[in-house]
Amino acid sequence: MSLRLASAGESHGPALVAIVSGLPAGLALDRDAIDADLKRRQQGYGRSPRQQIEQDRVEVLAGLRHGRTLGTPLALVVRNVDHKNWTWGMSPWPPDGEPHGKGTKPVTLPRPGHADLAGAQKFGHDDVRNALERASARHTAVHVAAGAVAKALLSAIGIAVAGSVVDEDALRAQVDEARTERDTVGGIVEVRAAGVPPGFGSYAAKEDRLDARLAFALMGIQAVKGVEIGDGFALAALRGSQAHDEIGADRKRTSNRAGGIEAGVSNGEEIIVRAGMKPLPTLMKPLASVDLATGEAATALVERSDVAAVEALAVVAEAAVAWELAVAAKEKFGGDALGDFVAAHAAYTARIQWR
Ligand code: EPS
Repeated sequence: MSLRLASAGESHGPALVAIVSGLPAGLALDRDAIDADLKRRQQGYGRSPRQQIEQDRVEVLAGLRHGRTLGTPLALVVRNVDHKNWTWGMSPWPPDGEPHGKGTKPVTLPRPGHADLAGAQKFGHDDVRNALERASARHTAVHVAAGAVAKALLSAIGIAVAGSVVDEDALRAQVDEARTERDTVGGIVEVRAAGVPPGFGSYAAKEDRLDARLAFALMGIQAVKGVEIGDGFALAALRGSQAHDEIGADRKRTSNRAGGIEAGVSNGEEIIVRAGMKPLPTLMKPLASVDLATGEAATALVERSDVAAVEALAVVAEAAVAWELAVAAKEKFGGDALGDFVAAHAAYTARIQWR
């Protein structure tokens, strides 16, 4: 069974949900560890007042008994506490009574850089809210919960994944400046995975390539506009003799410019990937737009916004990379029971004499 993830949930709807299937039975999950990742995602510098409303915590509705996976689909839920302010506006069913709270008036002023205009056009929505709710990065919360599960699986075979902001001090200074000017900023995050043996992914078909899969996983996160593996774009400026990582007699490398992946296959070095995030598109000093109700020129919707979510992206990207590596690990080692998965990893790493 391959590892699969499906998610659903709107930003101000009742909850975010994820179903993780294909996990081996017998994997111990730690609720505190999952909640700690949810908290890390909420904490970054420059987040909006929304983060004081939310207290993200995981609930498990299925697939777990006494803290261990059953080998059946695992159902994860993260509630939106803010939904209490949107019960009429975001009611899944036709709402009762007079409109009250938030989200009662249609949004008709699309924000450049958000899904608003294309989403309304594509799905035929009159109210842009019907597009922006799912496009919102809010639902990364439940992907972080799924990523924490993936990290638990990976740790059973000695793999650790960690995300961080590239140049955090500079980012914080930029956030302070942008906040004063009522603007937003983006930034770059890096994810490293240690302990990945050679042989995850494959060159056999392009959808099997581990670098392609990690790029997909990162590019699928809201606001990510660029991804690089290892030295990435900088490699394009080098000669071949400078760009590649020489192989020692012990089969290890003396450098890691490839970021742990060659030809779409992990090579046993640390996996290093980076993602570049654009500045958030909800602006207090809005850009030019159109009022979809009147067809007249207008300025975009102004709403509460984060100044930056780059530190959150580091956590979300860590979860996305962990998820993709867990899929690749499960593909390589199989196993309906955790012990089978671990034993297959041990037999393989013994065969290739890795570490
Ligand atoms: C988001 C807009 C903001 C962010 C939100 C993502 O939400 P709101 O419109 O409620 O102020 O805070 O992110 C989160 C709520 C979160 O938990 O990450 C957007 O439009 O993408």
